[in-house]
Amino acid sequence: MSLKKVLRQKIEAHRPRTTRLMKEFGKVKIDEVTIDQCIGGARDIRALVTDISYLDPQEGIRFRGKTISETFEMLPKAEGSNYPTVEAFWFFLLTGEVPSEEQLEATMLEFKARQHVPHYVFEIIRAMPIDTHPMTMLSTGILAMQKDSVFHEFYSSGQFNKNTAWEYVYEDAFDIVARIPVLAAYIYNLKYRDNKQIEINRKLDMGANFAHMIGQSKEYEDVARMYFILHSDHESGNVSAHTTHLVHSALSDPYYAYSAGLNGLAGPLHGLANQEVLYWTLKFQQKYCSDQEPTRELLTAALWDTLNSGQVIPGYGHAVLRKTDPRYTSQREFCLNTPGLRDDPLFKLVSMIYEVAPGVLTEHGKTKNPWPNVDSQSGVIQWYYGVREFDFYTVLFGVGRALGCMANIVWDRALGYAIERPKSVTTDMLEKWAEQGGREIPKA
Ligand code: CMX
Repeated sequence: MSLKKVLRQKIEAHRPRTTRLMKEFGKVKIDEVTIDQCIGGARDIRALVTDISYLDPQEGIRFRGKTISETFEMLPKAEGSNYPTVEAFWFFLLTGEVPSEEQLEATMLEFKARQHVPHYVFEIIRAMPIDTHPMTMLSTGILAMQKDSVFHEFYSSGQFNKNTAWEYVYEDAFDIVARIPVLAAYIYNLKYRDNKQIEINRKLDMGANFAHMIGQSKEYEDVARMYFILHSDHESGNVSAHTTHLVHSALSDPYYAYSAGLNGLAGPLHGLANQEVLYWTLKFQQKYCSDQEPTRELLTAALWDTLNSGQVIPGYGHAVLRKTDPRYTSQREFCLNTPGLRDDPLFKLVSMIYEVAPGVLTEHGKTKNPWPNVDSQSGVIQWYYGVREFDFYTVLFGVGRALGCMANIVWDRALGYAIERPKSVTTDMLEKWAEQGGREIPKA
């Protein structure tokens, strides 16, 4: 059975659960909101639904109920590799099922059939100043393809139907995940390889083809697969996923939605942190390590300098996690298992930061989570394999994040989630409720 048919079955089986929850249990309370949550970025308020992934503060991410290692373990592997193909993971994210050999083959063929990026998109990107940030180019490239949206066409046709709307989102979503690595490779080659573009190799899976298109070695193929899968999804509340969901909730098509999601990912407190980590680490190396080995004392002093100048330590802390991010651990294991990489000076330095930074941040006393997140390890691997243009790292994040964001909005439409519109209040209101010890909630 094809991916779309499996998905249709899953959606039809799931819909009655959502309908029943709304009809029979719609007024059951699952949370309450305090003033600090209202002012402080809606932290921890349970107000979003997704079954694609769940983030436990202690354990970290589970994709469709599976930990990272379980996910890597159970999915079919790319030829000659210990890592699964991104295509198998896409099938799994959408349906919660491991694809059979036949289903995987069909999904891979579909990826290939959909990966063509129209030429006008490249022309638009080429017209931008060459020093434009690659995230701006990526977001623009996705937005430029909006004219191809079949969801938009369906909505405008006058035949719009809530029951089948997800099928059109699915078509756009699949096109976006198939096209985005090609777009990213184009941007990389344009900006950093004197526009030496490399043709798609149709024999390769998505990760391997990305490695090929940016002129990378065979060893990089697993880096690409691992990187895209690890960065795919982190439940719905993070800025990129939430923005994509929010914009799509207005029935803006997936191109509008994901271009917006990428703009959120480009923020230094979110996806841009991976480039910031490399920048911080290289600056440290340059300043302190030209004629000496890095030491814990030197690192401690540099971390305090950063904090005392009012900046955050990039790659540390998290809005939900309260332990080391398992995506960090997974990449660290990759480094430790890769001869050459495990002895790389930059990897050793990042490992030393891991030994020192949690203590410094704890002493600093502000962050609720002094442990590293995904971004503090990812740049080191890219750097080692020769992808040294670190302003490109968030683009790699964006290629992976497309998988999660697109799977989520397919399901948003399938389950008919409403346009998002939380209620705001004024500061006067908050002060009044603060004095009276809470808002009097009118009875329903
Ligand atoms: N360095 C210094 N201070 C930090 C910090 C860090 N790494 N992490 C949090 N803090 C500070 C916050 O700025 C905040 O200070 P104020 O009270 O002065 O505003 C305080 O600690 C409390 O913050 P928190 O509740 O622990 O964390 P938040 O949920 O507000 O923010 C995050 C989460 C990720 C934005 C924050 O930890 C941070 O800025 N980290 C560094 C940037 C980073 O690595 N971002 C990537 C996250 C993963 C991703 O999305 O890709």
